Amino acid sequence: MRIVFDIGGSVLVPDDPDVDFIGKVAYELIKISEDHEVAVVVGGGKVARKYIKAAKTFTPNETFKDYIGIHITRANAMLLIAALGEKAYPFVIQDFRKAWEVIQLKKIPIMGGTHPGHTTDAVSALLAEYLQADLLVVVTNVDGVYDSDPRKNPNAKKLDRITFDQLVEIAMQAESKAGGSGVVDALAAKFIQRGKIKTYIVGKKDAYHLFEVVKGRHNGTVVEP
Ligand code: U5P
Repeated sequence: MRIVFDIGGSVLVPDDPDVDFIGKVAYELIKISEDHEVAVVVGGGKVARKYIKAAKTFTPNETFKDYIGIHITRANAMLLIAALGEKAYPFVIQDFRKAWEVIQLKKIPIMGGTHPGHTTDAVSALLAEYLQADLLVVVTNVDGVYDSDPRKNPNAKKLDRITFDQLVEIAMQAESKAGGSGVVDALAAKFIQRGKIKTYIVGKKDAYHLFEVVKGRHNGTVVEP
């Protein structure tokens, strides 16, 4: 299979870099890459938000702040590259076609952000579409997709299986309420729907066992037709 991983910045770097987790993810990715083609997109998470908030003091320019966010995603990506050692291409990839080229070299391409105006969720969905990936695995800080925000509603139910259309619907609802319910952002959901990309949305606990996750053994949400 060809598999794209979307690893949230707050999962990799909650406050400080979670070096144990980064090491474990690298170990699992190397194991997976023995049987599959692998590409990874890393997010900026909480650290990016802190920088963007600080920059607000000086500029109202949203695009400028997105560029700051992109830099943070790339710093996080460099940490994963360091952990992957020889198996990773040593530069953060900025173009989907280059990611394809790196896969042909039997290395793992690691991307962060690309352009202002969206998040790394959207980047990973587009990368999966471009690479015609068999599977997109989204690792986020909620352990799947819920019918409402589990941080606010104790009765929120996790959904084991949803369709592409349901994902879009839930992502749009979550976005309009701000805060989210553990889903990818609405633009990414649209790309997943458009590309008909089979997607697993899993939490950090499952991400310690990515080798099992790609076999479908996880407690997250499966998104399929
Ligand atoms: N960002 C972009 N373009 C990208 C990826 C990220 O502008 O392709 C910026 C956004 O401001 C985003 C922030 O909120 O970096 C951190 O990325 P993420 O953790 O939200 O994916």
